[in-house]
Amino acid sequence: MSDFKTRVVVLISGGGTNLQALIDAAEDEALPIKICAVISNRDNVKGLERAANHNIPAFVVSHKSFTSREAFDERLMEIIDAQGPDLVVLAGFMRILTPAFTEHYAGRMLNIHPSLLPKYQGLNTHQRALDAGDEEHGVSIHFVTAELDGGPVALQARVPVLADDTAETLAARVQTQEHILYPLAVKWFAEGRLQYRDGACYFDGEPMPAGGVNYDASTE
Ligand code: NHR
Ligand code: GAR
Repeated sequence: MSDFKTRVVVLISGGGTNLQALIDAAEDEALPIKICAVISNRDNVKGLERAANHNIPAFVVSHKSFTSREAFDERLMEIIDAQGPDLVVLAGFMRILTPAFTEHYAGRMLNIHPSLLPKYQGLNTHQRALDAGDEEHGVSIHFVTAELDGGPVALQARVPVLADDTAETLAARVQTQEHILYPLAVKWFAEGRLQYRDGACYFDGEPMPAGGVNYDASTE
């Protein structure tokens, strides 16, 4: 392996457990990345503490201080681009991004979404899976495009829905998978194995199937 590390900026809005999974994997050197900065659109969230605990520069850009989504996104882009990142990672980031923003980072921005896309784009995915009586639910990692939760999917993991699940218990089961899946997806990107071209995902140079790789942690 070379010493070159993929430079990553992580965008958060809250607890930052996915951020923590990436920090831990990077510190283990399982992941050849440098997390250059963390940006949150909310002040006083746990994810900012996690960054501080690991000496990662952290920025708060409150969407409430801007009169338009465009102006908010422009400020985000300034801070991100000052880091010279190779990859932008949305990890529980809760603001819809403008097409100018998604275009600027096309092919180098990932999101983790708590559903088996294309099911349940948008919010409240766990409750929606319960309300629909689904027997399985899960998580998807996709490249971010202008279409909300509509970019090509690189990886998915499935979990069962149990009879006595609440949105909280189901979310916790999904999150366990998230913390395995996101470091893996970022590793593949950092190694150049996962790529985005012309609106599709490629793995080792081959187009990926729709839905991406179906990752089954239980077979490890
Ligand atoms: N932006 C674009 N253009 N495309 C995507 O795929 C995006 C994106 C921004 C965020 C994450 C996404 C998710 O995984 C994401 C993907 C926020 C909302 C939302 O409705 C929806 C989806 C996602 C994130 N946000 C409200 C808004 O008005 C605010 C909600 C709140 O603050 O709680 O921006 O689910
Ligand atoms: C994660 O479960 C992620 O899938 C979800 O929010 C949680 C963030 O947790 N993302 C979205 O709902 C995006 N709209 P974390 O802050 O502890 O990583």
